[in-house]
Amino acid sequence: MRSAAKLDKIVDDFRAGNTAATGRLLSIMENGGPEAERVIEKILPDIKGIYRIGFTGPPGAGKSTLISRLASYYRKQDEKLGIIVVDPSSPFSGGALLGDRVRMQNLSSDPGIFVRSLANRGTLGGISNCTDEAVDIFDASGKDVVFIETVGVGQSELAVAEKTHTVVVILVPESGDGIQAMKAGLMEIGDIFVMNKSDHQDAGMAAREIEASLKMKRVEEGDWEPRVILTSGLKDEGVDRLKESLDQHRKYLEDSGLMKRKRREILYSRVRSALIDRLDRRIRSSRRITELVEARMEDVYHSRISPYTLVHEIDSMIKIE
Ligand SMILES: Nc1nc2c(ncn2[C@@H]2O[C@H](COP(=O)(O)OP(=O)(O)OP(=O)(O)O)[C@@H](O)[C@H]2O)c(=O)[nH]1
Ligand SMILES: [Mg+2]
Repeated sequence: MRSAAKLDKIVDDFRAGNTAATGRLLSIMENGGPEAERVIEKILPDIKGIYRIGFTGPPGAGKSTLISRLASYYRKQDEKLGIIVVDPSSPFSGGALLGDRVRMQNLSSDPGIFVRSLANRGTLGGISNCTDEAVDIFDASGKDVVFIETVGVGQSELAVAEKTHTVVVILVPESGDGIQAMKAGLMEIGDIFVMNKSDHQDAGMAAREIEASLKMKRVEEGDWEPRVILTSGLKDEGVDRLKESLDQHRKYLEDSGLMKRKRREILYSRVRSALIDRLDRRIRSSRRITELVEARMEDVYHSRISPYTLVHEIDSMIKIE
């Protein structure tokens, strides 16, 4: 644990725009605990509610390549970017894989872009459990947009929709992705669908299939209509159209009041999960509860009371209401 003065110094450097300090604060967020909480308290006045875009889709669909391309379109309009890449962590090292960091290296010379990999530490949802905190750091550092690339693993990437304002689902023509996407529920969460690797044959056909399945969904008057865009991250084709659609979605969110509503929802779920974590820790560390459970286990064991009766007894001790 650092001294309070040391932590304050890092925050001051961060406020002065020092990128090394930004990196250190992101590491502090990754480690969590009281230091992370202290940092959030200190930067709170600078947190404005940054616009978040989630990118999800199967492994190898070209998410990182496309994001790197897209980043330059944001920079052309002088928008500053934070990029979070959630890497599946090794169960042995707990560290993030280096692949994405290497792939995005060409971005790191631009001070208007900050790329960070976060290990997902086995949490469900294809998203790291410190994503919100990392977003706060980018927000307070004056970035305009944050991209979040998730781990593409089956159902679990769906959680990205709960953490972002706009979801881009990236698919490729080669592997029956469309059908997989429908099965995994990706069709429900996407605001914009990208058929990437348009340099492959069948891309047009695959895009039309997705379009056809989107048409079957009912869209109310005035609601956003999800669309399909053909891109090649490799050849930088269609990326301009993706940027245009993203701008249109952002405007739609602002005009409809959804931008504010989503921010409220993101914060609400954050408060809830922090509260659940806190209660979980209190329950685990409570001697009274542990003693009571142990004292009553004999009764549970001999079916004199059910596990639920015991939980009711404990629940009444916790006295939240
Ligand atoms: N032909 C073709 N290949 C591409 C395109 N975009 C990316 N690739 C290649 O596809 C591979 C995967 O690209 P990434 O950008 O790492 O894909 P990803 O979805 O981020 O992968 P994970 O993060 O590992 O799930 C790389 O070998 C890329 O060079 C494209 O538009 N066309
Ligand atoms: Mg990637």
